[in-house]
Amino acid sequence: MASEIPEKQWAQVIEKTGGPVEYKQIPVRKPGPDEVLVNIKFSGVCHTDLHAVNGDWPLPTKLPLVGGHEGAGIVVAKGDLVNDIEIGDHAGVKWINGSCLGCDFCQQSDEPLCAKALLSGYTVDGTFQQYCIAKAAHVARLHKDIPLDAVAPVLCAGITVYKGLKESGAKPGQTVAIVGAGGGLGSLAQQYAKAMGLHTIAIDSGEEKRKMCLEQLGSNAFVDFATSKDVVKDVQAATEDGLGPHAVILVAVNEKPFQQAAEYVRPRGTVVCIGLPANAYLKAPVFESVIKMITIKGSYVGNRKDSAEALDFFRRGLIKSPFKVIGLSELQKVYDLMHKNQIAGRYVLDMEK
Ligand code: 8ID
Ligand code: ZN
Repeated sequence: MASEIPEKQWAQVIEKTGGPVEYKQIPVRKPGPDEVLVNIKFSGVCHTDLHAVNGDWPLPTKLPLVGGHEGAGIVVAKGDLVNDIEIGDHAGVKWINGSCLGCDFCQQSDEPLCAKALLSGYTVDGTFQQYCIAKAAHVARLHKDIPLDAVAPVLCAGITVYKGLKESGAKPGQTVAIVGAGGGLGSLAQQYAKAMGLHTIAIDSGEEKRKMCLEQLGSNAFVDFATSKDVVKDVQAATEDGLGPHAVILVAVNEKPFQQAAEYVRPRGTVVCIGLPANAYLKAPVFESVIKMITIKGSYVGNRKDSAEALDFFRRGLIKSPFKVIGLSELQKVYDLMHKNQIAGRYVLDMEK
């Protein structure tokens, strides 16, 4: 192992579900035979990290836990079995930290469905530390010309929305509604949709997010769910023929829009559920679902190929999504803003600060 790797490092750790996160020094671990150690330079903060702190989901986290799963950095050590990534290479640590590679799902490149998948910042320690371990097979390969700060949000948010857009079946020229458009996943979803030749209707709330969606991210319309008198009517009216969007990408952290989407999606349209609000249920009117022949489905991150494709869109300069950089030590501030839905775009942590 290279000598410059320190024994201790700064990290944000939660000792018990509910928090708080504690900024402190912890040991740097050594990678196992099939693992790499990545010196994380920047990590995005995803709403999933806040769900993990709060214990929102019916799946327990490890404890104590280092959160984070949008980590971009440099490989500084590797195990003996790793021969296709080198020390000095740039790499991204994603939500899928590892998978068995042998089960029915892994064999079909559905690694997120692997029952033994390791989840960064959830079932294994993640990227809110300066040195993070991941299975070599699963770290994203990053070209050295890719800026490590701007690419961080792509490693979860970008991959996830790119996969969701593919799962929606929407074709170039068609219209997709992005629900939760002002947040991390939503802002990237507009950029990917645009790059894929789709029109977008952004749904979120407030002047800052409206401006960002229409002026920076290229959406054709914005519906403010908090001030609209009839979201269903307004979304349908935002399509040229008034029949509604061909697909809906749900990335809001709120149950209500999951109930609404089936009402405004176009006949034959597809509703893709991605956001994971706590204790939420899907509900759709049977009558309209049947006579409109709609599809409602879930979409969960992406496989290694989806990840490489999403990163290639970014590398080609097609994905420019706003992010703000803040020190690792200030993670709690990001959680406080996120809790109040006051983040337009994404926060990215600088691991040296
Ligand atoms: O693989 C997956 N399925 C996956 C991957 C990554 C993240 C799922 N997620 C989940 C997260 O766990 C979280 O539940 O996607 C959700 C969104 O993550 P995010 O984009 O990181 O969250 P954010 O930045 O806080 O953005 C959420 C946005 O939703 C808006 C908020 O205003 C915010 O901008 N929103 C809410 I809350 N209610 C809304 C509503 N009724 C709404 N937008 C429209 N209509
Ligand atoms: Zn995430």
